[in-house]
Amino acid sequence: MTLPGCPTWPEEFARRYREAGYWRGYTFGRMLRDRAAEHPDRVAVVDADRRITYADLDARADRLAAGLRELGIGARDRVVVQLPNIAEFFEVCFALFRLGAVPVFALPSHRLTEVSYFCEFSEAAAYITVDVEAGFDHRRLAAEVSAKVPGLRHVIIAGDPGDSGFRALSDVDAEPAGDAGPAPSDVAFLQLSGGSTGVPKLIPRTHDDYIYSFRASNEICGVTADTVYLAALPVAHNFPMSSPGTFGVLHAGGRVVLARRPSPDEVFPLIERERVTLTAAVPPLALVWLDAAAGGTEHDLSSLEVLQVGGAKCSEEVARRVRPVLGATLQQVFGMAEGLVNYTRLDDPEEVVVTTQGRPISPDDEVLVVDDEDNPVPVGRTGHLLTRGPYTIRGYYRAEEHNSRAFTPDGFYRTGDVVRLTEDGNLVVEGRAKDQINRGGEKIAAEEVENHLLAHPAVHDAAVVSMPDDYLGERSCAFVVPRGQPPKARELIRFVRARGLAGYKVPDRVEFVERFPQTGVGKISKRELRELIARELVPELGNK
Ligand code: OOB
Repeated sequence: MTLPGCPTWPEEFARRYREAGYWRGYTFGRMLRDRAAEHPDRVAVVDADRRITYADLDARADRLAAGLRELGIGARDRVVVQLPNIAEFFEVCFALFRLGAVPVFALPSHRLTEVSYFCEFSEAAAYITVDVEAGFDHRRLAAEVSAKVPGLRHVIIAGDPGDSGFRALSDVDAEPAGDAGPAPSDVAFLQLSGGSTGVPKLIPRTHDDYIYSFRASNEICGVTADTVYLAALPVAHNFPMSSPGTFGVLHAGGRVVLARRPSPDEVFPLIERERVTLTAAVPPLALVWLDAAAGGTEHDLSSLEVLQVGGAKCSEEVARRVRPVLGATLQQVFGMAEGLVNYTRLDDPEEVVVTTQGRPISPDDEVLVVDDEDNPVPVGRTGHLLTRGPYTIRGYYRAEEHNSRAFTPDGFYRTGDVVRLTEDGNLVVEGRAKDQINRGGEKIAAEEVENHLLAHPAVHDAAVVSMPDDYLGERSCAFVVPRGQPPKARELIRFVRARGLAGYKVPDRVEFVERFPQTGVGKISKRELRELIARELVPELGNK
């Protein structure tokens, strides 16, 4: 029995995807077991402190699963997992996968508002987090979360629980009992959506569909047991997790190297020491690496064969610098946690690699480019991207009403991306119709931030829009209609931050206006607000 509240594929599609050999009835638990049997002594995961072999990871996942079972955590129980790039992330994931418990992946930058929402909404049995990350004490956050969410039965800390009173992850340990484990068609975890609504949506991914997506990605990206993959982006994000990411590399029996911070002074020595062959970056990070490498580095980066760039549009200028500066092949990746992932292929001509965002993984990824009335537009014309396929969800977790808008009646996901198809079948991302800001790959749902601004007594109305930024691509600007005397921009920014929101969602800039420009039907014209900020305000300094 799968998790209630998770829409699934109609039987005729499920049958087709099985018959085509995409869904092979495999689970994460078996995947690790098989790799550990094939090459127990190969190193699976390297982090700052440890080198863990496949056999070690397999054994630890079993013992941790048994320890969690003793705490009363079992099949279909949701567990919010907020871990940085440390080896424990994989121990926890595989332990939960083996139990059939369902991780809900939070990012390390999430704070009280997001984490308590994930716990409450998913009715989580447990919250697993870290002691301290990037100078932030997650044990204090955990105390606030557990006070706010009475239903949360366990809080478990990777590292040192200090005097928090919470359990240490290392103490969760018991003799394995040989669990039956989940079915391949079961939901393996809930991934986070970038979102465009007031609260983030959760994305149910099954063992069958997710394993297919990274197994097929491995083929496209040339991943084998010899691959050494560096995870510099947060491991819980879909891109470094499955495109082909850490899970793809573990599926192939390769090695995953974890960088705790993505800066060149941490990443370059790791590339040299571990002979990293593949890594992934969002465009601003790729730019930082390129600048650092172009300025001359003492580190030998020659092992790097492929640099993947995705999560936000990579400018042609950045794309063209990858080979000359790093000596690596660029691969553009245009994907989404809901499913569909597009890659430029490693043997594509340079022009395709630098000017397009590639094409889908699967022959059964159905991609439609449509106008505002859902009618297909001719090849080469810009339109809305709709998609359906063997690893694209049919609906969000517990979101029936939203699902009726986010999916067409015949099951296509409305990506909210505005794209065009080239003659040779590649996609070019031209823009976005969804009400979201893509801040260097980090997605901000405008409505979510607007709701926080509206909670301030001096805010009458708020509209959050993107503003162009040379480095991040976009930053966020909050336009505010004040109620009476406008507060200081700084005071509003502090107010939003104090509500316990991830830092990247806090507006980069606040502008006060008397009223909002309106569209013909009386809605706020965000297009005009974006034009206003691009025209008049960007050259000035931000006020964050
Ligand atoms: C990845 O996943 P999400 O769920 O954080 O964000 C998805 C959205 C897309 O709908 C699109 O708006 C944007 O991020 N996006 C890109 C892009 N890659 C993602 N926009 C332009 N160019 C690109 N290359 O971001 C994600 C998931 C798996 C693999 C790669 C990225």
